[in-house]
Amino acid sequence: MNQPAVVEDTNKNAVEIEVPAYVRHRRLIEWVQQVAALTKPDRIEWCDGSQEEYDRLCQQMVEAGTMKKLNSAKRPNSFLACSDPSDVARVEDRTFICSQRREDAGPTNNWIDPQEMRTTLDGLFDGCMRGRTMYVVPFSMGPLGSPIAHIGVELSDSPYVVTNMRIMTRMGRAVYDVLGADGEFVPCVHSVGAPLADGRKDVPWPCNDTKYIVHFPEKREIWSFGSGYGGNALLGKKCFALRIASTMGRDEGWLAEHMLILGVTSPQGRKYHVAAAFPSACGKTNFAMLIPPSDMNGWKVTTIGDDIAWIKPGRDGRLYAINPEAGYFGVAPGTSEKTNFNAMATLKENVIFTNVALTDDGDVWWEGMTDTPPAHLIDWQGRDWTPAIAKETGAKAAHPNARFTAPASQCPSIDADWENPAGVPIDAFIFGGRRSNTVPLVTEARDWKQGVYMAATMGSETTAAAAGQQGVVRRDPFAMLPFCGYNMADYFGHWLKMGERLEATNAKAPKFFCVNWFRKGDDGKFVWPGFGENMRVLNWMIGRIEGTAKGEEHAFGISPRYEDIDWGALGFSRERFEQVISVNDAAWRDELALHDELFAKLKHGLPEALPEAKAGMEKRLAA
Ligand code: TSX
Ligand code: MN
Repeated sequence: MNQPAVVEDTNKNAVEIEVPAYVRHRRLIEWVQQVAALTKPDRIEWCDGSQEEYDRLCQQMVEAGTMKKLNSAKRPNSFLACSDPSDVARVEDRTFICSQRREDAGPTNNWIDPQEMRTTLDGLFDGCMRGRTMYVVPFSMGPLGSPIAHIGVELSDSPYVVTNMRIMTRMGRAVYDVLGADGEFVPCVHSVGAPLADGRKDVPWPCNDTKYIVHFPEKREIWSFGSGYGGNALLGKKCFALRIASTMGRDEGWLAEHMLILGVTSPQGRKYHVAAAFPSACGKTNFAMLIPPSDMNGWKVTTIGDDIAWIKPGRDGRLYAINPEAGYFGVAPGTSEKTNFNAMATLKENVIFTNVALTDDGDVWWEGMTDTPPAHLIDWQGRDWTPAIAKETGAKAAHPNARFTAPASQCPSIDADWENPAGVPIDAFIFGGRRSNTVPLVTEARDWKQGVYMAATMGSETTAAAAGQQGVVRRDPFAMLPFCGYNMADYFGHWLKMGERLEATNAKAPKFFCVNWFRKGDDGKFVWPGFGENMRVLNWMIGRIEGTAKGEEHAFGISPRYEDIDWGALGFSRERFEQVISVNDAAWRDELALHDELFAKLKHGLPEALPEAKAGMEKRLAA
């Protein structure tokens, strides 16, 4: 620490900070000084990403009561953090896209004039880190130095954020080598918004009832205030890798998507890559880590990413994808050895759990982890929990949005190319939602435009976990509704343009498929077994890509007939298959009419190709 630098704070007092010699980026140093002058932390700590630093911060959080260390024999090097009950999820109504023009944020985002927002933020952040340490967290989204990767620096007063960022991103000193003296980075400022008055004791999970998650897309800047949880605070993830990056992608000709990436290798050894978008509560992480059923053990599924894909055209014109993240921040409840064996194996050690329950022997538990719950637990709010109490009060041991933060490298199905800086070539896009009727198990789009239509009109039925009514179809275009950093209508246009570019360069374009694992029978039960059996659907898709599998045309696209699927040992009857694949023309007429609501909302700038695609389907339905 040998580079003292001086800056004036808002009261014209000189503030001196020490900068490590390995940080040579003047603009970065000046920005750190300016934010320090505004937020007035007691200390600044430049994080190097080392194991020692991680261990020290965890130890410090254990002493502060933020975390508990789990039983080292059961869950080595792992911790449980429990948040304030008011700070348990992303806050979409407090998330803002502050573009110069309101139209650029579009009707699906909250917009506030950037000038006005700057004034608000200046007030909120003034002195907000008093009594705390401001951590400087350099990180790369994507493999260090990859041409698809981008760098960010998060300033945060939360050690919980630092330790999670170390798992979720490539964080630490090596980032400064890539950044050099004048490289580009996205500045991210985060505060829990809870300054400590002189000598006052801290609480285990500081936060503020006032929350702001703010993006300045033109300036590529992120400011987050008041929350320490997940996507509100780990700014590399939803804020940078989706909202800011989608804007960068629009300007620079690439895609930042809410997609998992997986590899599929056929028994003949041919490898394909698919990227898939699903709204929340559809089992994205489970699909990314799928294990083929035993009669298909010649097939191999490998995991490249479970949440976000950055996709850029390569030199050959094809689309190449990287996972910009280095870890999984997954929903714990519902995860078990039955639903996701690979995830459970990933969680064996080096994990930060948030808002799950603590067992009497110092391990973790959550609803759905085992068929029989333990006889006694400490729930996520620190209260005694027993199956009897749960039965009586309905109290959950783990919060429904409880999470694990785990290194991707620990996943048994991790793909050999998951850190390939060039990315992996994408052969197919998959879009899916939770629909109890109407939408078939799998449908191939006739072409890119029809595929964009499918993705744009994608909907999912609300589950009990989500607020509001149950079983109502919510449109979630490309699963990007909360994550698109600009006007959704322009985003559709950008996807169409990417398709035109592929066509112009004669590059092999990915196929588009729409899937639905969630059709229900008259008995109200799921008809399709899902999970590993979804491999049979992937098999058909690869047959379509190779040109060997047949299908049948209908109004919406092309779906397999019973004989087009390899049923192996499953024993799935024609009758049941009919229940998951059938296309009811009347139901589809109603469905298409519902799409008009979305198009009406997005009418400004909506590309003509979408109503055209719809007219084509209506014509086929009328025929
Ligand atoms: O993740 C899911 N997938 C994808 C897996 C690769 N889930 C869980 C969704 C909540 C996060 C599914 N749930 C899937 C699915 O394919 N399908 C279903 C519906 C379903 C649930 C249970 C059973 C069958 C289907 N069967 C039994 O419980 C025995
Ligand atoms: Mn997600």
